[in-house]
Amino acid sequence: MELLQDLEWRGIIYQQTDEEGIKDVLSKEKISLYCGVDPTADSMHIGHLLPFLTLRRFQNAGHRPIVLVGGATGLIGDPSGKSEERKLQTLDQVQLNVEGIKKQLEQIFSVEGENGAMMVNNYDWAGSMDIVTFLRDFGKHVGVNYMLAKDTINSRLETGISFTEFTYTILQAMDFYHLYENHGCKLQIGGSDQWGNITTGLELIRKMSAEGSKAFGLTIPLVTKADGTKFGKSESGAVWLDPEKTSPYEFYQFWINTADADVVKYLKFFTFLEKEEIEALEKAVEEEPHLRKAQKALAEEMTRMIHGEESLQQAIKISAALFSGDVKNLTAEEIKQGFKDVPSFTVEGEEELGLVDLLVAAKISPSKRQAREDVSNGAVSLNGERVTDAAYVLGDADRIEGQFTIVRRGKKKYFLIKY
Ligand code: 383
Repeated sequence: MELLQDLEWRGIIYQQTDEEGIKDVLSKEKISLYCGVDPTADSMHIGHLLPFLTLRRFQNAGHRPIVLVGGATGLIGDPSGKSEERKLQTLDQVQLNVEGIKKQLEQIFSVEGENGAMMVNNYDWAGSMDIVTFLRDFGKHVGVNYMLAKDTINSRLETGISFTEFTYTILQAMDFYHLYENHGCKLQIGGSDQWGNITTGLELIRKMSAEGSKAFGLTIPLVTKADGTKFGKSESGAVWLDPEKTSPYEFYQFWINTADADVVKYLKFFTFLEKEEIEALEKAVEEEPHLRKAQKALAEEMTRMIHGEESLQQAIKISAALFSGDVKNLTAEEIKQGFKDVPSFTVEGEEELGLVDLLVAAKISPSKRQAREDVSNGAVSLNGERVTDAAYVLGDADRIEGQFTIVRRGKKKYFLIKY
């Protein structure tokens, strides 16, 4: 399918500055286009994915992506969508964050070939610009009334906005102008919150570049959930791309838990599966929702894309073990991922532990009497094997890789004993 048609079908286009113009230029030439991210943390989260995956779709269609990390803008803070002034980050922190985010982006884009991705950092041109140049060459072209009319600034006038954040949109506009002039970048894409910043850039290009210059903006919708709650949050907070912050298992679980009402939309937004495949999955949601085929496909595509095949297989293995209760073949590493959120108890010292004492000490059973009863009733299992002997003493064989014992009480309540 043609790129624009495909984006349309996926529901990825929210606003365009010049629909006819964009259609025209894309039908005639391979363009350079960009999308930016500010290094507000050392990792991106899934809220960042859609615009960058969209950029990747342009690359797959032969266009050249420019990926911008905002080493300069990250020092200022974009007021877009924020109801309060941001806290300034230190230069050191921002530089660390740039490195982390750059690595993640390099994995999403192909850098090979004629339309290999170009990675840029706006600190390289904005970081050392002196204030007189800024005010004379750029500030002079952006009217204050024009800026005040922007949603992202206008909405902050009551609560307050510093001159620093007020100026942000000009910095992003300078980037677009810089990339337009130096790299022939004709299009900027971003989330719908970036409309104001993208159009300031077009204003600058219109005023500063040679007559007949033409650039475009395209925004992507905010990802929403059918139940009205915010997209991209799990029980433990944001879903990060960094496996140290959100393990591949948790990442996989996030997508697996997508509601039927959202899953087809997410397949269109986030995966590179073709129309036919997605339509078949849509049918599966309608006809056999209990099989959760679409959720499985989504979770597999996304986990493979971000963490690779091996981590995906591990996430599937952990999920299956937790579902069936057959946990004895998990490795310590897999246990760490799968049991991150279950209550845990650390055993100090080396002495042998009676099961009943352990259940009480770890607050798995409320009293010794109850603990004995739980064990005799067959409600307690260690590493997936039921233990019914109330006099049982735990030994080395109960410690997975010497580090963990998984205790289950009842059908689903898991606890982790650490040594
Ligand atoms: C900075 C300089 C540029 C172009 C863009 C920027 C960053 C931009 C911004 N973007 C968001 C961010 O960094 O703040 N001013 O967190 C998010 N983006 C993308 C997308 C999104 C936006 O990185 O809507 C979600 O991910 O545009 O909120 O020259």
